[in-house]
Amino acid sequence: MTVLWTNCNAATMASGRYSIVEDAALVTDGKHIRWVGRRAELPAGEHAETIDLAGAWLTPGLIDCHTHTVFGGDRSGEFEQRLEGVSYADIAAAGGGIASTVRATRAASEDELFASAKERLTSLLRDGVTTLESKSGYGLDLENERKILRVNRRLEQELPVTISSTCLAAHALPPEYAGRADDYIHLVCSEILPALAAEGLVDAVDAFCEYLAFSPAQVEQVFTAARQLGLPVKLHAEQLSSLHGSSLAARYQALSADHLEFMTEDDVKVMAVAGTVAVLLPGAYYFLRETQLPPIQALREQGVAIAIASDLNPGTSPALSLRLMLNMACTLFRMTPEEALAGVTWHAAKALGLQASHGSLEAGKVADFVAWDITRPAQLSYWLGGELNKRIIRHGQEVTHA
Ligand code: DI6
Ligand code: FE
Repeated sequence: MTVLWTNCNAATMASGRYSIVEDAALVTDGKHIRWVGRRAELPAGEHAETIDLAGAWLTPGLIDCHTHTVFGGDRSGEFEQRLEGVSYADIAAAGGGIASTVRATRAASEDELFASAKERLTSLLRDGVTTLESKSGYGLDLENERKILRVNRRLEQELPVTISSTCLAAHALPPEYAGRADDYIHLVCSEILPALAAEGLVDAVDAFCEYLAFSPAQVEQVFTAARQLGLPVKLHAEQLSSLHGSSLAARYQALSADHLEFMTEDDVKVMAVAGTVAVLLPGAYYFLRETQLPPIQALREQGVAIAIASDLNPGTSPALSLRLMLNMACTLFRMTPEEALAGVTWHAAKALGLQASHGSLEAGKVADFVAWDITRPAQLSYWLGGELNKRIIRHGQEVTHA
């Protein structure tokens, strides 16, 4: 049962470039792309249905490769405190920050977490996202990390989205382990990760490598445990200071190292050799009013793949639009609109280990795409959020979001 989508232009994003096909057509076969190219070169054949896209621009469905979508509570009060001059680190030291979200997340039922995450996720999906990564990390014990990861699986079942579920149990020290970080890391490695992996709830393992979180030596233990379980790793690194977590991640063949404002040129080289994706999070940079820029030019020169993500989380990036992140990547990081779009398609797929099936419009990949009512692809980065007129197709089927 093939469907012909025609009268459109396509930024296929193959190889991480626009790779534009003007006057294009695309053939889907069930949930996959069977053919894409110039309409004039369409192979002869019958199709069950022909859909006229009225000159729209096709891109791959957007991929948000770094989110903390599932959490309880509200941190807008901390936002107000920060506006009065209190720092993120000070708030964390006083028991706020991640710890306050942990309290609220532990107190919430699975159904409550599902309901609030569904609402946030729906915002992202309405913006053209068809795949995303969602981390735990606000439970910080077996039962509550499990609760979050189960919500990830449920969200994927109930919404038209592919979700990569990441265990970030090593996000922060839970209060009951105050002063005993090594003991908590032991718990993560010997109990939490093995149990949740055995339950099939974990696609990848992440940690927060930072002076106010976990040391490189502790992260290394988490990575070793992940490796024993056959799970890929990724890392929050170099967000607030330089501990060379990005190099550590690369040495463990991490899918990605994320944030990276404080990474060094040497870290960039190590990541380039390993093929680890640099995930930049302009929403967190903006919201924390960070001034240290990630080393974009060095990443470019060394050929490191650069992905862009929302980092949707209650403390440092309450971002409900991935397209707004495209604009921020261009405005704040001086990326080009083409680089930014590649960062939420081709390179984001690689950051999730999904590059064989996602991230570009090419024959054989999943038929996840968006038909945008725009006249140039740069318009996707140009508008500051808002809802562009579009049709979203996932697994070959048009979806509508409530
Ligand atoms: N880095 C971040 O920006 C978020 N987590 C992390 O490791 C912050 C999470 C929060 O403040 O709740
Ligand atoms: Fe994050």
